[in-house]
Amino acid sequence: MLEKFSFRKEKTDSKGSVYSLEQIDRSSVPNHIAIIMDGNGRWAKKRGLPRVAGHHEGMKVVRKIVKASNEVGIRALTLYAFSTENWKRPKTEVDYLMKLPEEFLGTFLPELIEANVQVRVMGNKDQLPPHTRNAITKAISETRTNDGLILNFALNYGSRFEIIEGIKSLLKESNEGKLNIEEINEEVFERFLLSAGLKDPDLLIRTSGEIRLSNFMLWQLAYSELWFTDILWPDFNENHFYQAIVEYQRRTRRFGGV
Ligand code: V07
Repeated sequence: MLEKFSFRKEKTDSKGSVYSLEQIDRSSVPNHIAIIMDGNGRWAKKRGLPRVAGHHEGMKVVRKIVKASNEVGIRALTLYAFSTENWKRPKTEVDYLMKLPEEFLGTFLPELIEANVQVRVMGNKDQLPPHTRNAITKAISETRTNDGLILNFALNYGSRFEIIEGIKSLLKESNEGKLNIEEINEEVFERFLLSAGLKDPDLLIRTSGEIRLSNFMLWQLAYSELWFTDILWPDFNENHFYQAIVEYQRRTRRFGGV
């Protein structure tokens, strides 16, 4: 009963375990977390709402998880906002989704700047409507010198496309005599990926019960811990996020290591 009056932000899972910020080992937080924010449409459907209502609710969760990342001391957070496959959705839904970066940044850019967050966008920007492109260009430029959390949105992103484009630019450099084939190794190739300059994610989170990668960061996730939950993205909160981190720390703990 006492719990009812507690102001500590915590959540109990089905086994009665409680996850909160205090449980995180500050000496081994993941450097980079990537998230597939799935289940927005399903969340809306369950409530008899249009799919776009789920997308809008999901946007509020992005803010929550950015704040939580800052509190934990995560260095980079990559969020899968729109895939190259998402263009196949009904035009009204695509049009709505393309307004979300502007709405998000219109509301939260000042607090991102205040929190020293650096905004990045990973994906093919050329295909985005000008209003979307302009909003993200402004946010990228206004946060360029921030050296806190890197908030990296995967927008119009597909991993196979990224790899093919990387190969094309690599071949171009090679044809121009700037790169010898013998020099090519993993470290060199990574410079041609859209995630260049970011360390590989230590942890991937996917919400909504799907247990697959769906063409997301296939190269970069080669050695990452993968954490899946049935929680739909609009229902996801700080405590679920802390749970994922605590479980990551359990998995990667080195007993008696040097
Ligand atoms: C989108 C909200 C989150 C759930 C997943 C689908 C809907 C934030 C952005 C965004 C993107 C770029 C940027 C700033 C914000 C966003 C889309 C969808 C397309 F620079 N949320 N969110 N973009 N959803």
